Amino acid sequence: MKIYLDGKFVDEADAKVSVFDHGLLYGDGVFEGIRLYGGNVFRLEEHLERFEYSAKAILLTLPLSRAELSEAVCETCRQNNLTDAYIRLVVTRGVGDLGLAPWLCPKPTVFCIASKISLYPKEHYDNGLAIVTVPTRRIGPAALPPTIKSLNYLNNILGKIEAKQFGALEAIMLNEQGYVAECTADNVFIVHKGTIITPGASQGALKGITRGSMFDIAKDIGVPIRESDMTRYDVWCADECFLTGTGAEVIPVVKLDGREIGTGKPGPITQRVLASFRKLVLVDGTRI
Ligand code: PXG
Repeated sequence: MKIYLDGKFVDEADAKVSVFDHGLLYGDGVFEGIRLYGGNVFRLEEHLERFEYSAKAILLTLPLSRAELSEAVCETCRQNNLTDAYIRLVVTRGVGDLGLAPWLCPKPTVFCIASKISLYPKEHYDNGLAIVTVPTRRIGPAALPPTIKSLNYLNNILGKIEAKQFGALEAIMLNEQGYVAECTADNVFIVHKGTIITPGASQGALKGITRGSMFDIAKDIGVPIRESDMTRYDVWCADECFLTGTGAEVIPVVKLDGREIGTGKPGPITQRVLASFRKLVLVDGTRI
């Protein structure tokens, strides 16, 4: 496997960063998870825009232009002869000393990995997931805006560990006020009386690229969609529920906290949205 690392393509074994890199020492950096479908990078421009916004939010000046980032991502796919892949684009503050001071890190580290995708087993797309609400709250915007896709994932990782302790693959995380924010690595949607509803970014949701595509799909198939505050009650009593994310795509949820959602089977709107998403990814992308 060839990895893009600071302007060069290197073998996997040589793709190493320093133990003094602040991405490792402090989680000081931002990243993107992107998918390649049939030779098209899904919504690459949107991913790069979010990457630039995340970098701006942490006052990190990207050493590459939009065009250079785009080329680095596409060339990483080409170098590995991939047509379908999971792409990880990362920028860290770079090498510094053993203090927090980011201004003592002269050069950001940029790398890009394009690798095979590990998906949820197919049965979960057919039958839906049973998930739980975990005790760890999603970090609030006053502490660290959850809209920044930063390398600080401990909050989500604690949520993921708790999900596993409860025997679930994903979990709903509430915000500090107790409203539904998102899952550990996915956005949450419900369907109630024919309308698709999802928490807004102000509730602690990442502005997911897959989430964004749901608004286009809903418009396309003529189903109303809106952002709204949401409690666990709203999910328990929804007709349908599904999650979206670059890794998960669109995955039905049929149970939350032991309460069956709707009929306990993936709902009709969820199935239509999932089918539309699978068509969209084949046409909506940047050709590598
Ligand atoms: N919320 C959080 C906290 C995320 O990390 C999403 C929502 C969904 O956003 P996108 O833009 O992907 O629709 C994410 C994304 C993985 C993996 O390996 C995780 C994500 C993306 C890709 C892979 O578990 N998280």
